[in-house]
Amino acid sequence: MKQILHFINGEFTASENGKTFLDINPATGETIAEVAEGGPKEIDRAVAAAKAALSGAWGNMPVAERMKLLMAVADGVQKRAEAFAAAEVADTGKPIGLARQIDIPRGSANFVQFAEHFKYVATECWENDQALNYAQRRPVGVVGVISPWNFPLLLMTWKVAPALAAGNAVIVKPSEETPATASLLGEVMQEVGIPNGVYNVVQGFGPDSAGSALTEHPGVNAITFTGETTTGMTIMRAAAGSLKRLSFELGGKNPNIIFADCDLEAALDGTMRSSFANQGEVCLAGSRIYVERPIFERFLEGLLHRIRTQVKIGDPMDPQTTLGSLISKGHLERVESYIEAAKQEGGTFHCGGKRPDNLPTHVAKGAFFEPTVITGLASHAKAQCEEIFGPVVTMVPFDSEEEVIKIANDTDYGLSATIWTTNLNRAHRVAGAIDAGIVWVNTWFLRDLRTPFGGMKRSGIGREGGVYSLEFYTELKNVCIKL
Ligand code: NAD
Ligand code: 6OD
Repeated sequence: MKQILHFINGEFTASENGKTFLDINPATGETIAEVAEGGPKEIDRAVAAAKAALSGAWGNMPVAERMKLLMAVADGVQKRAEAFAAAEVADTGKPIGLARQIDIPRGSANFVQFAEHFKYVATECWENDQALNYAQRRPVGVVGVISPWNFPLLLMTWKVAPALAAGNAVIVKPSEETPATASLLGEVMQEVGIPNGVYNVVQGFGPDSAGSALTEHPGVNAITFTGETTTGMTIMRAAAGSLKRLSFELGGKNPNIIFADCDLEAALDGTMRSSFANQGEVCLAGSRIYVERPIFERFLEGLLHRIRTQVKIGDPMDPQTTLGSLISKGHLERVESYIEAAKQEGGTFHCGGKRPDNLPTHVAKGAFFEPTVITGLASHAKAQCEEIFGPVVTMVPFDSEEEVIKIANDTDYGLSATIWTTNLNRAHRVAGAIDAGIVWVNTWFLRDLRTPFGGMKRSGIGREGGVYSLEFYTELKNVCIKL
């Protein structure tokens, strides 16, 4: 059987105690590989390797050379794009078309973006009658990157690329559901000549495994975490013991607000994406849809028509497939528990609400779920206010701008929001009033990697992207010279 090992100090290696777990393809149920499960011993080795790299080849490397290597990593990912895409599809069950268009190109682009951006970065200087003060930027040191399973390479490199561009060394703990592409990236790092110990991967689970060992290790200076809000709370407690710098990108239950004056076709197309892309397993999914009452019925009909005619559920490796498998049987059951709750709480189902029954034989036992639209839920209903992380959206009518701002903000989350309107003044007003780290107007998931990205309330702590990543991945030091 294929083995997925840790990548520590430039070498692929098993766990000292020989512990492993299985990597399962959620669409077919087949075992993809046996994966090494790391713990405190492997994290110890990775921390030692990272520290050696920082005081050796990597720490002493001229900036231009460092950035050249990171551009080579970006190239290396592109050259192996098909292998990365296939590995991502096997681990996640997402459609191959999505992996080819989004996951892998963005995985490569993250390196280009941060290598280019940080290469020429300047620092500030303050001069007065007595002294010249100037700031120096230095890497934070050893950065732990803990990533989720929904966009494994994209979200991991979104942290690894700026951390390395800023001169740090990293220890990645990928999700136990999706170990493959972090390991494949290790091969690219080897090929292009990234020094040993700069990029380390320790595979494993969260609690009592590689994840907790990483967050508790006193030699790790910072943790950048993407995942569930409750996991963030646990990590914060664990990291407090050694006072680590933290960046958290957490869950969302994002409002998608449709005004009657919108371009209806564009709003429907955008809503299809923000509801069902990646099976709805997107932290930025617009899963709470609010539609202004005069167009509520028309919008619902348009959405159902698109679901009937545009969604193709099936084999994730088929380029025609638009909706793949959920990440696991366990997650499928979690999504179904929200469906049961919505039924109990009086929701009306307009489509979906069940597993599909016409799948090709080889994926018939996969973790697939039909796109689902529910109306009639109260604001406190479970499916209306909790993150489902599946292809399930709720729709609620509204009568005024004031009302929709109030209900959109009536949540513990604050990650993103989407507004569809042709009224520019309204767009400004509503965008300003919504509590969210990013508000899209007449678009969704359009990203410029220089902009601040992160969540308000329980959706995160801190911002990454552009100079905000530079802030997180560097220490600022002031030098004061008496004149
Ligand atoms: P998760 O919190 O279950 O796991 C994320 C990672 O944390 C995994 O690698 C896991 O092994 C690790 N982990 C779990 N417990 C840990 C512990 N005690 N110590 C250290 N590490 C631990 O999240 P998930 O199910 O993989 O991902 C889905 C969630 O991620 C959703 O809530 C989604 O909204 C969120 N997410 C947020 C963003 C964002 O940008 N805000 C992006 C993607 C996903
Ligand atoms: O685009 C990004 O940088 C980003 N962090 C996306 C997050 C997607 C969540 O599922």
